[in-house]
Amino acid sequence: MLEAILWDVDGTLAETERDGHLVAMNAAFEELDIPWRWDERRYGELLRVAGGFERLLFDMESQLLAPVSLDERSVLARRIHALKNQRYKELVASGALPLRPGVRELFDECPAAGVRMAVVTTTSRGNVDALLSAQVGADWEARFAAVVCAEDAPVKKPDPQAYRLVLERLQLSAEQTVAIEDSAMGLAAATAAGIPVVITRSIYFPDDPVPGALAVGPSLGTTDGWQPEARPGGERRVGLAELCHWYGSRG
Ligand code: XBP
Ligand code: MG
Repeated sequence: MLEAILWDVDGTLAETERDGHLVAMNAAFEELDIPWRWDERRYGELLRVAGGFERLLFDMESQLLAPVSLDERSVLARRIHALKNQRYKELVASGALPLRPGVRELFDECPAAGVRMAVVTTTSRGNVDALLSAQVGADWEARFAAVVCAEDAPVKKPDPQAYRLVLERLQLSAEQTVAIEDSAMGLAAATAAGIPVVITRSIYFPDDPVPGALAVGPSLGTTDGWQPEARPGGERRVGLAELCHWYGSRG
């Protein structure tokens, strides 16, 4: 039986990358008088590196004005990243990043059906708190049986550390859960922990191969465009009934 839904955050709950982290990163560069700017295309490339801090270090490898020593790069990346997160939190606290279609409905459906929920993300707890406080309310954490963030599992996806930890905290086996992810990296992390994965594609990962996903579709807000096809009838969104159906027919 399906006991818990494990939610990724960035790209899955909301389009936080293009409309949140990228905007905030460029604001941080500007405020710190650093002449670097990332456009949407470059940010898409950089998303192959998990973690904002790690992303900055990677980008510095091709920035002419980056400090030479690794220590100095690290100090600078920490400074930029901290300011980016501050600006990101302000942005999401203003309500600028709505939940993706179908997310709120599933948030409400799960507890009513006795299915627990957890958050499994490589971003920080502060960033998650800012997003969910704005979108769900200050008591958002009460909805989740476990919340695993970067501080809990520092080894980022595609490593399975965060997923293994959430299973431990929930006292569940992998087969009792389904993860909802938007990226191939998230899929790899959950799969390596043995967890079945449903992919809701996000702006930055419209057509990445997602081998072994239980189902893949454009959004929980529609039954169109899903593979395998969502069953006809009922609501025109992918809810708990559809997830349980896919879960029950897994190989
Ligand atoms: C996505 C990430 C994060 C965010 C930025 O995490 O890789 O690094 O892009 O957040 P997920 P930070 O999809 O697991 O939620 O700057 O805090 O790393
Ligand atoms: Mg994601």
